[in-house]
Amino acid sequence: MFCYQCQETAKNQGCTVRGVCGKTEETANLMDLLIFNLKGASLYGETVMAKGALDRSYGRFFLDALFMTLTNTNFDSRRITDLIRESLVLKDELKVKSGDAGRTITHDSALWHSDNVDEFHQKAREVGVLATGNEDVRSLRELLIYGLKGIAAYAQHAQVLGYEDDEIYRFIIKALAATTRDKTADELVALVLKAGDMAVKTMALLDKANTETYGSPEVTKVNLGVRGNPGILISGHDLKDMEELLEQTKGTGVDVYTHGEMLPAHAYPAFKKYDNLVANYGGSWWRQREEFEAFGGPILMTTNCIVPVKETYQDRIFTTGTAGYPGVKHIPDRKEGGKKDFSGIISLAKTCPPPRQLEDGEITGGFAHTQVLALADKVVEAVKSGAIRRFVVMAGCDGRHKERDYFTEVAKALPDDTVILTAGCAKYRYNKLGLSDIGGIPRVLDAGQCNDSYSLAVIALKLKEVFGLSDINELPISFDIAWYEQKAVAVLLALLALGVKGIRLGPTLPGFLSPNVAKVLVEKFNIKPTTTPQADVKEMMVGH
Ligand code: FSO
Ligand code: SF4
Repeated sequence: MFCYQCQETAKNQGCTVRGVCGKTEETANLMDLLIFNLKGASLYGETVMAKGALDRSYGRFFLDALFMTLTNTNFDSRRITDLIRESLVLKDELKVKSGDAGRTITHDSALWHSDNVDEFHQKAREVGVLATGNEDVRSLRELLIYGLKGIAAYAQHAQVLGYEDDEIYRFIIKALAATTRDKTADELVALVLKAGDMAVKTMALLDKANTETYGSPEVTKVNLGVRGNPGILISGHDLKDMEELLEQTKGTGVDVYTHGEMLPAHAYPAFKKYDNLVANYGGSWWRQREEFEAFGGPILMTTNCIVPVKETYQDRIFTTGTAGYPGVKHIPDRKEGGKKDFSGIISLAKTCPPPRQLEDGEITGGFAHTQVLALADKVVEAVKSGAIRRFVVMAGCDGRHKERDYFTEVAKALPDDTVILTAGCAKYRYNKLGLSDIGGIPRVLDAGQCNDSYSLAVIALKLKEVFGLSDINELPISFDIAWYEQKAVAVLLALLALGVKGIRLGPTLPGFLSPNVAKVLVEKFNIKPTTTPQADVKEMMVGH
């Protein structure tokens, strides 16, 4: 196996024996084969698109398949094998539609009727990341593919809520096809930047989907304690699952707690009406093994980040949607117009003790763009008066590594006249520090999930407009981004597409950037690695 798509990749070079995330060699290789088939299908897809419209069902398949290969989303070789089989069917359908039916069916298709994971694995060994020999071309191709994975995840969340955009599907197919061709480095860089534009579009679509469906997030105090009823813990990012779980648990005596990236759900008006939505339980994804054990009741993982499941809670954790783990019960997708059936989880919850309390108090969230813009006058006044000297965007992901204490230390070291804008699970590094407020404006403004990073761009663009600036980089805003997986890659590309320069990226620069590609990003966008909290705070405070 060879995988270097996330920040925790071994030695910042690549996982070659087993993923640091826990992904086995088999699953990693199968994912490579899936991506390989998607690329093959995209070549026919391009021809079909050139002739006219592409059925949206194909676009949806690309989203699901790419999403499932995202770090910490699906560890189940069986599920990936099913998708490979489906991708072969899709490839042949597109082949016929492209008018190329006369071509001989590729030997991959022998896998159509196979139920033997080993046969898939054998083929998978031949098609991985290292099949591209030139390290710069490989680096750019993979940067593009990881951006596409992030875009696919965001687009899939929007699609679940009934919001789709054919342009996104078309771009994914075109970009995947481009990774199979001999492109110059310049051509690939241009495509990577286009992926940034598409990431902005996709995040805007998801923002629209979320807010039109569940209302605009409102400033909300979220309880961190527990109460005495049995509970279900819901994690991941899928708000539709959240809605259906709340609806099905209503009046049953079972409480619902959010975990990790589901914390921002508390801020949506549509969920506030459920009095069994009780609290947020625990911290970010990588602490789940201890926290899920302590919770004592059933856990529902709706998307990433799931980590290798401990025996102590194996029989009470469930996956659904794109998430999967071998040996863990999976709740099937809703049928067209129907709902998922969470009755099994609810019955199990009733037999479990109430959750064990981990902490108490509360944290404040809900500072998505509408809420911050509602405070715009106050914010602008505070900037003009000098009460707010600087904003620091510290959005992104959290992770296991000790070096991520950097983000806690930066939050502590930033002067009292700075405001942190955040989204994503990176916030767990500092959202419980009790940082004060500036004239009623909290010093940590949490826009929501990593899926809500778009809010931070809207806020920045609004400030640029209010202050009459021609360049986003003239704003008193620094970007100190924590990355881990491929949604963060899409967010990074989105920021570059919006013209943001001088982004600090940590705790390491991506291992998949070859020295030459890293050099291009540094020269073009002044991207820099994080250094020490003290040095970086000092630099950021003088606008560097
Ligand atoms: Fe975190 Fe995981 Fe949301 Fe990521 S839960 S790390 S960017 O996969 O998804 O922020
Ligand atoms: Fe390694 Fe990350 Fe790939 Fe997992 S997702 S195998 S940790 S690079």
